[in-house]
Amino acid sequence: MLRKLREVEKRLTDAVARESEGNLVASAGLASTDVDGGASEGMRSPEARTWCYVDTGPIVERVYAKYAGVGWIGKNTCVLNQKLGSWLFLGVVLTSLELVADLPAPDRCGTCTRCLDACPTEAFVGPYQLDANKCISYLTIEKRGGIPEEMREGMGRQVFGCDICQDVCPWNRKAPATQASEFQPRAGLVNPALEWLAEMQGEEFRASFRGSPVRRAKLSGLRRNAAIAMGNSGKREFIPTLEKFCQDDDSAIAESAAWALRKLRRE
Ligand code: B12
Ligand code: SF4
Ligand code: SF4
Repeated sequence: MLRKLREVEKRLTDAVARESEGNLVASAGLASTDVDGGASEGMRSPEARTWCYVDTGPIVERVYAKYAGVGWIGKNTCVLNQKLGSWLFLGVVLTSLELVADLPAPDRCGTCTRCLDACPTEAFVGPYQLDANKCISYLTIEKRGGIPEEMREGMGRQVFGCDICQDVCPWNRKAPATQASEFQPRAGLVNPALEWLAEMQGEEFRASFRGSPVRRAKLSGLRRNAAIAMGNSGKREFIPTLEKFCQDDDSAIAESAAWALRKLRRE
């Protein structure tokens, strides 16, 4: 079992190394818990077939987390734990073992609608229902090419992902923050200058975001997002930079810069 889990951990480490550092740490944590820590006697069974990962597999993790008793699915569609709030990674251990399920946690959203009201792109179709096409997280990280014009203003100055519907959640107010070094913000990457992001070229992008989930947005996506954020900043000092980007070889960047320029000139 131990050897098997080490093999699993090695495969998993290779796989998630391409993803984010945070997921990697969480995945490694899962694999080692299996081996050394909280695994029950049953989990140590020699016949057990086990596979673990974080955020890289094809099942909807929050559904299983709900039925495993980790927490409830909030109106913002994230899993919330009464003590930890929603600032957590969901990890998956798939196993051939028969396990006794915990009871699902009760829904503690009550009458609160803070997340629904705070979403700047109105991505919630209703409570517990998200239109991913409107979510800034999707637009800034996953969407390739141009971003639909009607979504751009709502993106504000977000250049990678969005946590607004979690920031406003009362269950996150007292949630403990991890001290693990792997999860601390990297120096120089907290509120980075928009010009720096927009001017960035291949080698600098790779060096600055080595092992970071930002790589998923790709250089083109990050520069496009920075151009849109400049347009939403209200800062006319970005006009010369945007004029230059209007000539960019990447049509999504050039078109986003032209949009941003029009917006700044109007304001
Ligand atoms: C695709 C995806 C996204 C998409 C869509 C998000 C969404 N809410 O669905 C986008 C890019 C928008 C996104 C954004 C974010 N994401 Co995301 N995302 C995922 C991912 C990879 C898959 C989720 C998915 O497939 N959704 C699409 C469909 C299937 O969802 P659905 O239609 O609502 O599904 C319902 C039904 O199909 C049915 N169902 C499906 N399967 C089953 C099975 C059974 C047995 C039953 C009964 C029902 C059932 O119930 C579902 C829930 O209602 C998961 C990881 C994973 N593999 O689960 C992370 C995950 C949900 N994301 C996560 C995070 C952190 C984020 C962001 C905060 C990132 C950021 N900072 O920008 C934002 C938050 C946005 C938000 N409010 O949800 C975390 C959430 C942690 C938590 N506490 O819940 C996850 C779990 C990753 C992880 N392992 O940590 N994400
Ligand atoms: S992550 Fe941002 S854009 Fe997406 S649903 Fe939450 S508040 Fe809206
Ligand atoms: S903000 Fe309110 S409604 Fe939204 S998930 Fe948190 S408790 Fe639930």
